Amino acid sequence: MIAVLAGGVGAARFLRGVVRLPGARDVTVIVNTGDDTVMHGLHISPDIDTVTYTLAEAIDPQRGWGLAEESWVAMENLGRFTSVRPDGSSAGQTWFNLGDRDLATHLYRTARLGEGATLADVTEELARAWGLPVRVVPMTNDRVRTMVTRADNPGESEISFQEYFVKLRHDVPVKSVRFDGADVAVPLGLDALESAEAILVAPSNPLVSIAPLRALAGVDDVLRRRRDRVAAVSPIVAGSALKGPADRLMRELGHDPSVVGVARIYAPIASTLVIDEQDAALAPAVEAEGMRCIVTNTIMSTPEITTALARTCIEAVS
Ligand code: FO1
Repeated sequence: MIAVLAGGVGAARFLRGVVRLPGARDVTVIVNTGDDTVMHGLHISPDIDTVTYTLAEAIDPQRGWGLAEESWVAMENLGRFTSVRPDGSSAGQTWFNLGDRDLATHLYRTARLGEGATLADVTEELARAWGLPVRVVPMTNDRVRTMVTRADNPGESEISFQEYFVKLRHDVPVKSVRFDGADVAVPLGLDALESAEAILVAPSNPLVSIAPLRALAGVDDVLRRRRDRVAAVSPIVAGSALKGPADRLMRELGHDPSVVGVARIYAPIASTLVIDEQDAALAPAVEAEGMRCIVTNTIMSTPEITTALARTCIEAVS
């Protein structure tokens, strides 16, 4: 069995390569839920949905989130109420875009949670409905929320991850990040981490996508113990994130925004770091951090490259 620690878009694309490998049908994906939010009373799990829609080949390929061939009639109609919304009300927000087709997922998830189902139950049901060939597991059934403190307005309280990422387009300086509730949340998927023949850390943001999983009790302990079986893919290529604010966040939070900075974050829990050919010159510096470094093409621009990347990761630690 292969276990994968996953965030959103980068992880979902990587997982496409993992599931295409012959013999890799037994895959457990443990997904970040720190990005989860409640909008219009609906429970949204963006990273779970991105992984699910991508593996179902239903994702919108341009955006990388939400469903393809989407329409936005509900959101457009919400706009009618903006002018009448009382001060202090959060009703009818339109900055977080929920497509008409996508809404069905959030309606179903919210109704099932309301009936007492766990997030793991609902995630499994959604994966089954989409015919996924993998087990998708939320990192916890408990409420954990990634909270961001801005560096530019210290007087104001912290904001949710989606306010930072979507509303502010991750275009504000960040002073700190914390994972509210992670200290008491019960992790899921520890059994998979204990027994997996290979544990892969997908090319996700190490500070806001993988860090919430690592913040849960016992996760880092298992990874440290099974370090020889853990391979991580750097989401940083030539000093930049392929998507999202990983490079900027690393700089702002005191890390070197390079594969060497990624190696420093993952060295305690992973024996191997897979980096892109563009960073080949930094391989000795990665190894100086105590990790085996594999240099390959990590830009997942074709199915063949993505599958080869997944194979390289698994072979490195199996
Ligand atoms: N990302 C955006 O940039 N803008 C959006 O309006 C947006 C809406 C959205 C709705 C449902 C969903 O599952 C994901 C959505 N995302 C949106 C993506 C998501 O917020 C981020 O990609 C992740 O949280 C970061 O991994």
